[in-house]
Amino acid sequence: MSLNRRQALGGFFTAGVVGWAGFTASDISVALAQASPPVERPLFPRPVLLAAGDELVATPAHPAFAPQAEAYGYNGSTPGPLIRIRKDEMFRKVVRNGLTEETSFHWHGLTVPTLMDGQPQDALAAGASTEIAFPIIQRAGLNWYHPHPHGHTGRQAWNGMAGFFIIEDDEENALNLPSGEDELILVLRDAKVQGLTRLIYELNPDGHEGDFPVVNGVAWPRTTLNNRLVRLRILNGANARVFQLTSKAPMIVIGNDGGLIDKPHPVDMVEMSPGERVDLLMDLRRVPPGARVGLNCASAEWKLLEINVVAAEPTSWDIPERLSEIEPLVHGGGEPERTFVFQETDRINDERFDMKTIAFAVEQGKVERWRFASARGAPHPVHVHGAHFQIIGGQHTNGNPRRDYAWERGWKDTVLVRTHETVDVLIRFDSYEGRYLLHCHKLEHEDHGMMLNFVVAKDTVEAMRRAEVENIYGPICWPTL
Ligand SMILES: [Cu+2]
Repeated sequence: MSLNRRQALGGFFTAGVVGWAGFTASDISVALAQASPPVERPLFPRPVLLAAGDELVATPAHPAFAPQAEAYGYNGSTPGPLIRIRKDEMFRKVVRNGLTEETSFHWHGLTVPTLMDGQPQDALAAGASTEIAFPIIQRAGLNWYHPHPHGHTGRQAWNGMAGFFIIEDDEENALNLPSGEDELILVLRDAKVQGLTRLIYELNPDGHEGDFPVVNGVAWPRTTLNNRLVRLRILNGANARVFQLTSKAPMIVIGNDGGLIDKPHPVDMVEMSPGERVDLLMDLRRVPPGARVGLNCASAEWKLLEINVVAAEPTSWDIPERLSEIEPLVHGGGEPERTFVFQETDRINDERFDMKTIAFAVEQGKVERWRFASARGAPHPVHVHGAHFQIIGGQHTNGNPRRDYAWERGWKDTVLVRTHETVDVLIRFDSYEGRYLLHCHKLEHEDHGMMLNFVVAKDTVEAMRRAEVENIYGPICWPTL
């Protein structure tokens, strides 16, 4: 069964609001899509929570910057509604594909069983639905959901499919980090349009980039913030663009993909590749009310977001000296167990993605040392499903050690591998046995085959034997599983 557009959107639009179920009516603005910002930027919308009883539905949607375009989203909005949940709770949600093509629901950054992971093998047909259920077994952090059907992820994401998935826990709550009006949750993208009627997605194996910035679905937005310490939780949801975030206001990194890092680190710039998240404090306490501060992208020379600073009652809250205790993974050293060379636009270690092939098996619970390297086509944002990793170093091809970046401390699920560098990580899969993915998160690289399957298992020899049998005969219900 497939839904037509009216059916798919039914029930998601509130009266009087055209096209923006996810945002409050007062925030609705349409920015004319253009390569330079409008004189008066449109207000920045804040995402709205997905109600506990509501399904999550992939639907058509209309971007604010091109309202006549037939694009995609969730529950009628792009980006989709925000999911918030606490550690140790069960996430249960009926997800439905209200599009006229196959899609999948991948929970990026979440450690979940294979069949809940939204992998290409488990895409949902048009009109189909399924129930997702998994326990939240990881610490607080900003994660997100997006499609992962093989060969079409880039186009679907470009069309607007992404949403936030926030986990909270007691450790983070105890810090009393800025919240409510002092907290922004941002997804950064870029876009390219033909007038107000069409998003332009060209098949570019090197990675598709747009010519103007989009924050939470709005081109060139502005927002208002108090002259306090504020928290900016940022996701790079672009297909291929690497953002270099700068601001005249002081920025302090407090977290990333896997939640809080050990202690705050002031930074002048944060480089974010597609899929990565960063948690920043921005210090607006000494910015005079009435002033405008930018969140900028240095490489694109864009002011991504204009922040109008207003006077507010000061608070006594200050930046904590310590944020979290990170358990360092320990490894015997020596050469890496596995080296992955990301080649050109479509291969890892000379292989293009094949859905049925399992490249290797990892022993559950064992710390492994992996090396990511580039052979042309970089930058490659390398993403692993099924576990988080810790970055322990790497090398520039000139022999120098890779730089230590403050925003890469703690736990990561995506890391930017630049031209001429290797990145070494320690990783331990201690949660689930099953099949997971390693891939480039430049979505056009991913779609063209820069991805592989591996399995996590207690018995890696047996797991590979089963994988070879399944490669020939298809999925088998093994008696011991
Ligand atoms: Cu790549």
